Amino acid sequence: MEKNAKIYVAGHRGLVGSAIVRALQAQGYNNIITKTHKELDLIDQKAVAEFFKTEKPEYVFQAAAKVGGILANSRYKAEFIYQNLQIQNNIIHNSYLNGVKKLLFLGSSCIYPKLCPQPIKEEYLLSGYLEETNDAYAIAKITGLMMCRSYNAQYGTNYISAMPTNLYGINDNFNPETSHVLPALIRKFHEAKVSGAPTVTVWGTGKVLREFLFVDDLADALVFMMNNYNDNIHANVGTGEDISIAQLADIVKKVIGYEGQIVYDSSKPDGTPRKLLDMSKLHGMGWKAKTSLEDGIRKTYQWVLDNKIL
Ligand code: GFB
Repeated sequence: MEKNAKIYVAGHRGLVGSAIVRALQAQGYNNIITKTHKELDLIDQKAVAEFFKTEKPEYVFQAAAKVGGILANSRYKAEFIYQNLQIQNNIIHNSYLNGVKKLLFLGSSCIYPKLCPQPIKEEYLLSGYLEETNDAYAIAKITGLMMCRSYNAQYGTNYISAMPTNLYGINDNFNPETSHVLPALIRKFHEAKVSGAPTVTVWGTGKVLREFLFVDDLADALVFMMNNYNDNIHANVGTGEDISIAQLADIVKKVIGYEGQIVYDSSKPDGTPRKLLDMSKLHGMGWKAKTSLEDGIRKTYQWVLDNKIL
């Protein structure tokens, strides 16, 4: 991408989109287009068609999506599948109609089978059943990456896909019902510290394993991929290391400085037992995540305090 290339970042107010904009600006890209939800409803086929016709972006980062944690994914399956399919269909197809040079589609590590061999290689896609708590979302994301591959095959486009592991960082969703585990724990430990509550409740058994990537590291990978990655097959983006939810709770507790007890609520779902990504592909190209989990949590918590998010 040339520094003055016209780049559209869809979903620029979200966790991922806002990090992409920060990374692009830091690297001197000076022609970034963004639209708020109010200005452009990405579910509206006509409005998206009009936007692409008028703006003619050269590069597209498709970071707009309906996302949420384990409970939101299992409660609102219809919204997750409908909204994600609509948004990605509109963006991918209109990118094709308007000659976008390169598009980067964002998926998620939940596209892989529930009981996948670990670490998960890109080629394990569609080799087994999906995890039930997020199958609707996963099917939408699998459809998106297949659309990219199909357009490349039939129309000769250059649409690439990145599959990030569990993300966290600045501009995350801290709503206790709909968030992912990391922002939820930041909120729970912070509120318990402030109120002097004797215990904090963590959902599930605490035994399942997850890999966490700081969103600014993801954004760095995505700009790297836009400039260097041209494979038809998607690429995993993670750290290559995972920890249990119980270990994560201990780190968040330490960073926040909470001194009470942790209790586990096993009536809440655990989700998939493990989803550690195999990072051979991007590591082999020279890209690696830089931020340690503890540093990333510290940075996120500092941002929460500075911006009075909680
Ligand atoms: O982050 P999370 O919601 O999503 O939950 P998934 C990860 C693990 O943390 C689960 C536990 O075992 C949860 O039970 N957990 C403990 C909590 N306490 C909490 C809490 O207070 N809130 C939440 N949310 N979890 C999502 C998928 O799965 O991962 C999406 O549903 C997406 O599709 C995303 O792929 C990356 O890792 O289980």
